[in-house]
Amino acid sequence: MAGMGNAKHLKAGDAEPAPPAKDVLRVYGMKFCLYVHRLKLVLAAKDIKHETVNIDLQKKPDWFFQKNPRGKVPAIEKNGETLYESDIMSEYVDEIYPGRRLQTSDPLQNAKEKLVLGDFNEAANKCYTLSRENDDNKRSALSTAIQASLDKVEKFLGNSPYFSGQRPGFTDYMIWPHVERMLLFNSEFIKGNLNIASYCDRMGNDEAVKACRHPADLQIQFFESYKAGNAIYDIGTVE
Ligand SMILES: N[C@@H](CCC(=O)N[C@@H](CS)C(=O)NCC(=O)O)C(=O)O
Repeated sequence: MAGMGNAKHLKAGDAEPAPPAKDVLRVYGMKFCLYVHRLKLVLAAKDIKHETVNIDLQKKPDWFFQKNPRGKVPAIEKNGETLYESDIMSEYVDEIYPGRRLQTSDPLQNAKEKLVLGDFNEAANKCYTLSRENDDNKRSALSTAIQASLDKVEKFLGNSPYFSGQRPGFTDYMIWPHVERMLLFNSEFIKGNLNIASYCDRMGNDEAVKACRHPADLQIQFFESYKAGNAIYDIGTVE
């Protein structure tokens, strides 16, 4: 959990923090955001030191739009440069920082991993829709579509312990935040797919995954507050 940062979420009216010191990487985040989670997993896997400024997304400070004109987290700032979009930033930090390179250098493998990431994104996005849908027919159609995407994921994992090969890599860290939320809220789709289920067991022991995981009750508490339209960002440890 420490990996996700415990900084209080700044809101409209809060002063803009001074720029990060020279060569210090700053992440603008939100403790429970799955896109921030992706970037934080990459930072943890490569042991990249950074500071975190958390943002209250319901009452965004005006100055935050100078960091990301799209108004979303995550964003990063270093030596006067800012970037946003979790996949773009994750690729960037993987490239500029030393340590094990997480992205594959094999173009064919890279293309295949991007396709399976797309399949997983499809399934996960439909799971979020499912969690808000009450109509039985629509729920059934969504479940069928989710399983159709997961069939492709199962097939991919049949050949490999991780999406990125023999060790957790870039694509694993892009997919894992979705998996962790499915384990909490739609676990039937994990349990019903044996390759994905054993993948979860393997990933659960990864040090970066452990460093960035919230306790289940905290994650559920946040999601319930979010669904009720009043997200409580500052729960758990707040510094
Ligand atoms: N495509 C973006 C999506 C980021 C995103 O949607 N973040 C959410 C929080 S989980 C956000 O900032 N929402 C605030 C808003 O949309 O106003 C990425 O990959 O970084």
